[in-house]
Amino acid sequence: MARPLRFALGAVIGVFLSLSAGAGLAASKPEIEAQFQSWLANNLWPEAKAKGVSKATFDQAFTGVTLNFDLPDLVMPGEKAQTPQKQVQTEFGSPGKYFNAKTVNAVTTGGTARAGQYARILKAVENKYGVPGEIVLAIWGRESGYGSVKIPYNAFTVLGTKAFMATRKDMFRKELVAALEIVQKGYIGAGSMKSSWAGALGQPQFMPTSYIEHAVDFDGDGKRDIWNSVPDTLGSIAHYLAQYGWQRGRDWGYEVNVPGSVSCALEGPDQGKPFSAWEKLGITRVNGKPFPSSETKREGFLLMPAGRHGPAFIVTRNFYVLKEYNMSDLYALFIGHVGDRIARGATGFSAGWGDVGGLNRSDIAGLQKVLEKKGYDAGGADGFPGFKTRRSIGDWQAKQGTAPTCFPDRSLIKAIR
Ligand SMILES: [Ca+2]
Repeated sequence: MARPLRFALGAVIGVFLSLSAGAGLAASKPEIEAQFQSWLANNLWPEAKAKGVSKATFDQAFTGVTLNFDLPDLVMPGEKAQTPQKQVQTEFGSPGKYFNAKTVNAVTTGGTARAGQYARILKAVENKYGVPGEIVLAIWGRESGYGSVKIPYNAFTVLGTKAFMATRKDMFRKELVAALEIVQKGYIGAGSMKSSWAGALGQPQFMPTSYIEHAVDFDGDGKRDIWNSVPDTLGSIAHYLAQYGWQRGRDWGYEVNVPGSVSCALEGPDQGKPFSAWEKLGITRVNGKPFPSSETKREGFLLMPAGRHGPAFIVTRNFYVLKEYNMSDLYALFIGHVGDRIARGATGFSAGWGDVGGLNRSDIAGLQKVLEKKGYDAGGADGFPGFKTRRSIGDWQAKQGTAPTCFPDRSLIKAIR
């Protein structure tokens, strides 16, 4: 993982419920609690102190904080971490489900209303950071329902619990120390620092290290308040994207028709071509318009999140900047697409999503292992069919003399073993 992930609240609640049950306890809870309090004082405090956190700040943050045994992905002291098996057994939904009408419409409608309400702030944000208002709105809506989703946890409870006893506890420890630094710098009071169950902060759902780097005080009151201030929330999201290289004046991408003569295996951020070269291959926009002339010589990238079973796109670098917010093609596409709907009243994709999916993540992880054994790059066996997996499937299919679909299905899993 290149950097801490932010988590869309709505999307993960089901995972939370399914994973939080059933871990047996080796030590009693009071014993573990006592170990935690001792760990805070003897293990965490020296590191925090070395980072410039005062005793007063440390005490303020942890007064009354106890472990939350209901959080997901915990590993009790003395117990072995469960293999990722449990996660892998969860179903990988079809890409089309990600774009269910209810979610798309909710974020679009909320964004359209706020585009008017916050027009002046959004204009100022775009002038400063170059990121269009509709993109900022779509992220805000996706992450926290425009601030309507409750973010109820004390960040120090969540991060403290996870840094003490969770899978990936080193990552959470870094985030916990960053959270202390946030309070130390006076950006927000310890008691006001609310997070999701995964430790993501405020309306943009920044992990603490991201907050330190990217959150801004856009309303000028001296606080970077991404919990309560709409201008700070909007400015911080745009600043985040700008710092990851959002290019002013460019769209994220365009839905296209890809003729059968062009392989879906040409997908990916490392196989860019000038837009003019894609046009020469016969790729056209679904709305019949030409690509903007400003893009002709610039690099575009083929994106086919469901392989041949769904819509296709030529995307710009800005698409990959959206992925810096959440490392998922579907997430980035959701943001770009909803942005188009908010700004231009765009309707659904021209091509439908095929009825693919319904496989378990363990099936896909197995397929990825087989591909890698055969010398293809599947991007690791994580159980998600990302672009490396998709195009390796396409290359393998072409080698068998079949038309590439670039997406896993049951018959493929049988055939490739
Ligand atoms: Ca502020």
